[in-house]
Order: sequence, then C-alpha cells, then structure tokens
Amino acid sequence: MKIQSLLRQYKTQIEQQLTAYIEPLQAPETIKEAMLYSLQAGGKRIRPLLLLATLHAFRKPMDIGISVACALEMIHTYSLIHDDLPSMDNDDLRRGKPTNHKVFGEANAILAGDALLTYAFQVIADDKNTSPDVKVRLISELAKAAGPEGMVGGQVADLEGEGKTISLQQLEYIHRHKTGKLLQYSIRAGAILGGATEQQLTLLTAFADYLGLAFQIRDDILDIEGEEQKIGKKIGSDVENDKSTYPALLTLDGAKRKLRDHMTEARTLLEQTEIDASLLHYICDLIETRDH
Ligand code: GRG
Repeated sequence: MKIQSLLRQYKTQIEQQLTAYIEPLQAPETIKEAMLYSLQAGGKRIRPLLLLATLHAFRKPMDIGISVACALEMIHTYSLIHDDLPSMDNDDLRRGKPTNHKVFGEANAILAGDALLTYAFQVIADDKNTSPDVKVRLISELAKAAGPEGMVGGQVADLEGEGKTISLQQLEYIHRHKTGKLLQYSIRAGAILGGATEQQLTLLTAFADYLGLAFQIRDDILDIEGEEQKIGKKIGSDVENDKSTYPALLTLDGAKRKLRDHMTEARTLLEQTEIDASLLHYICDLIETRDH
C-alpha cells in the first residue's frame, strides 16, 4: 500500500478508536462531551502516527500499538486543553474552533484534561494484547515523559522564561521537555512494542530527540511566516520579537539552517537502525515541510 494511504488509514483508525474508548464510559455526559470535543477537533495525530509508523518499521501489525497510540493522543489533548486555560495561555481558539473552556466552562475544561490524562493510563493498563511487564514499562516511561521530568517540567520552564531573555540552551531544555519528550516516547513505545534491540532503541531515541527539536523549530518558523503574511512585511530576520523562539535567538535564516541540520542528523540515525523506515522517513519530510 502507498505510504500516504497507509498513514490515512492509520489516522482513521486512531480517530475511530479514540471515540470508541470514550463513548462507553460510565460517566456524566458533560465530561464525555468535553473529552470528545477536543479529541475530535482535528489534530494532525503526529504522536500516534509516529508510534504506528515505528511499529510498521518492525513489521508488526498496528493493533498491538493502538491503545498506546490513543493514550498518547489523550495526553497530548489534555495538555492543549490546559495550555489554553485562562491561567495559562488564555486562548479562545484552538485549531480554528473555540477552546474547551470557552464551550464547557473553565471547571469542566480542567476536569476534561484531568480525565484524559488519567484515562490514558487506564487504556494502556487494560490492553489485553500486551504482556504485563511490557505494559508496566510503557506506563512508567509515559508517566516520565508527561510528568515533572518531561512535558510538565518543560511547561513550567516555559512559564518561568516568559518575558525574559533566555539562552539557546534554556530554549532547548524547554522544547526537549515540553514537546520533545512525548514525541520521543511515541517512537520509543513503537520500538518497545516492535521488539527493538537495545542498540536500535538507543539509535531511535537519539533520532527522536532531533526530530522533536526540529518539530518545534518548524513550529516557530511557521509562527513567524504566518505573522509576516498577516502584516505583509518582513520581520523574521530581525531579533525584534520578545518571545523566546528559535528565529528570535538565531534569526529566521539561522532557525531554518538549524532545522535542516537537525533533520539531516535525524535521517542519518534512522538509516543506521537497519529497519524498514519508509513511513518514518515520510513523516520526517512532513515535519520538515509542514505548513500547519
Ligand atoms: C499544560 C502540562 C501542560 C503542558 C502543555 C504541549 C504543550 C504543553 C503546550 C502546547 C503549546 C504549543 C502551541 C507548543 C508548540 C508545539 C506544539 C506542541 C504544538 C501542538 O502540537 P501539534 O502540532 O498539535 O501536534 P495538533 O493540533 O496537530 O494536535
């Protein structure tokens, strides 16, 4: 099957399964609606797709990874709901639609995030297709990637750096943790479920580190280019933006160079793993060139 249609098929399966996990819950309708509202709001599903693409590289069927893939999307969705709250970014729109708290109120949005975070771990724990020791490893690594040593730690560092001039090293800490750790987990989980050797796991972990940073650099570049289009002038090459971003620290051209360099490193590591990484290479291309 062609790569694009396989990824489309994966995306459809992930979206159907996410709904199938929520609908039978014995819980108040309000919380189910609030969870489904954000889960169905049309994200790229990059984390579950990375997991399933890694599994594919080890020639394993997607059904052995679907629960962890959905758990990842639940945790990602919780982080976006909480990130949009008045006490954090105070955003009215996410993916072009009203944010969760705008529709369901702040208390329900907090609870929808909490519910998605906790339910994600239940979904993995209840999976009948995976052995208990592999599940414990996957749950432990996911807690680490999402918690204080991972995404939450990165979010705190980001909040603390607001309005300050930070170094490239501090910026990398923020992104490695805030977005990188969950992306890295997506690939590690696929590799663990796929039966990777320790050497392959090490190579894929390093690959995912570069990919995670590249993902964020592309995000920063898109913000600048979107802004340029809106106001119709060139701002990216000047360091006049007070937000801590790669273009602000390195200039727009410097950020583009760093993105290219990180992607070259990532692809080189991927080649060394000696797996059938065609889907992962394709996702690398998508991450490097994505326009949203
Ligand atoms: C609230 C604990 C807590 C953490 C929030 C991920 C995050 C941490 C905040 C999101 C802020 C943000 C816009 C970061 C930039 C990169 C990023 C993660 C974008 C959103 O992820 P995508 O592009 O989103 O995968 P979609 O919409 O495709 O799901």
